[in-house]
Amino acid sequence: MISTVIDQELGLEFPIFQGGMAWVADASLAAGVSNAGGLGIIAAMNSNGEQLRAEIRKCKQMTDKVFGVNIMLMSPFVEEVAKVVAEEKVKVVTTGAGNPGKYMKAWTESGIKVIPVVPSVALAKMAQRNGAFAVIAEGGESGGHVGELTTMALVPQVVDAVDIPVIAAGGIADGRQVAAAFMLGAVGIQVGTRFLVAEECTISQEYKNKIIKAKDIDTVVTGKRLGHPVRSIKNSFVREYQKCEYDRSSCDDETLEQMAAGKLRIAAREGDVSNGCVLAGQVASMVKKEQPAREIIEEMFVQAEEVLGGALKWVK
Ligand code: TUI
Repeated sequence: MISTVIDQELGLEFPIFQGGMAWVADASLAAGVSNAGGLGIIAAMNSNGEQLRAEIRKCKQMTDKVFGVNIMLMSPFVEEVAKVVAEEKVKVVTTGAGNPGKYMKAWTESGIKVIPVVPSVALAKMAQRNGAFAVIAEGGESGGHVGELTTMALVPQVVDAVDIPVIAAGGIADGRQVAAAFMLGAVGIQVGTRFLVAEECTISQEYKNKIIKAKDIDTVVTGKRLGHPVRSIKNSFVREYQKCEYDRSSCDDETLEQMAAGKLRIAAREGDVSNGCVLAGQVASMVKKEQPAREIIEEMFVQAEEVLGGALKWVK
C-alpha cells in the first residue's frame, strides 16, 4: 500500500489530489474525490467570494472528509476568495497561475496548509520560504495554464531544491505514471484530465466525449502571445484563435483576448465543444471511459503498486 507524508498528514486514503479545474471542479467533483479517498479540490476560478462560500458549504454537506480549494491567482476575485477560504476554515489551499506570496502569511496563520502549483525551481524555493506545506510541481503536459518544463524534467529538480513534500502533476492518468512520479521523488500526485470523466464530474457530456475520443496528438498550446499559454483539445475555436495569434498585423491583442473570453464555460457547461475551449492534458487520449472517482483512484494505485513492486521502499 503506497502511503506517504501526504495522505498521512492530510488524512487521506491515497496520496492523490484532484486538480482545481476552472468551470469543472465544483462541490460535486470535490466531494466525490474526497469520499473516494483522495483530496477533492473546489476551483475558485470562476466564483466571487459568496459563490465560493456557497460551494464550500455545499461540499461540507456532501462529505465529512477533508477537501481543498484552488485559487487561480489571475482571477478578478482573488482578494475576496482569499478571505473566504480562511473564514470557512478550508484545510488545504492550492494556487495556480501566479505567485501566492502576498497571501501566504494570512493563510498559514489561519491554519491553512498552503500548497502552491509551481512551474520552476525558483518558485518552489519561494513557496518554501513563505511557509508552504508542500508544492505541486506541474509539468507542461498538463491541461490548462502550462509552464515551460515537462514533468520528467521539473519534478526531480524541485525535489532536489526544497525540503518540503513535492507532489507531481502533468501527464498522470494511469498507474505507470503514478509509479514514475514516485520514482522521480514525488510523494503524491495531482490528476486533472482523468477526473474530467469521473461520474461525479458535472461537466457537459459533450466535453467528456471529446476527452474520450481524443488521440495522442490532439492537444495544443495556444495563448503564448498574450503570456498565458493554455493547453486544450484542437477544435474550430482553437484553429480560429491560432490564425489570429499568428497574424499580428490583422489581429490586435485585445481582439485575441476577447476571442477567448467565456469559451471554457460554454464548453464545460453548455456542451459547445466546437466553439468553446476544451482544456485537457496530453494524457486525454489515455482516458477511455466514464467511471466513479473511487474506481479511477483504485485502478491507478493498484497498477502503480504492481509496477513498483520491490521498488516500493524508494517511495517512503
Ligand atoms: O493554473 C493552472 N492551470 C490553469 S489556470 C486556468 S484559468 C486561465 N489560465 C490562463 C489564462 C486564462 C485562464 C486554466 N488552467 N495550473 C497551475 C499552474 N500554475 N501552471 C503553471 C502555473 C504557474 C505559472 C506561473 C504558477 C506560477 C507562475 O508564476 C509566475 C510568476 O508570477 O512568477
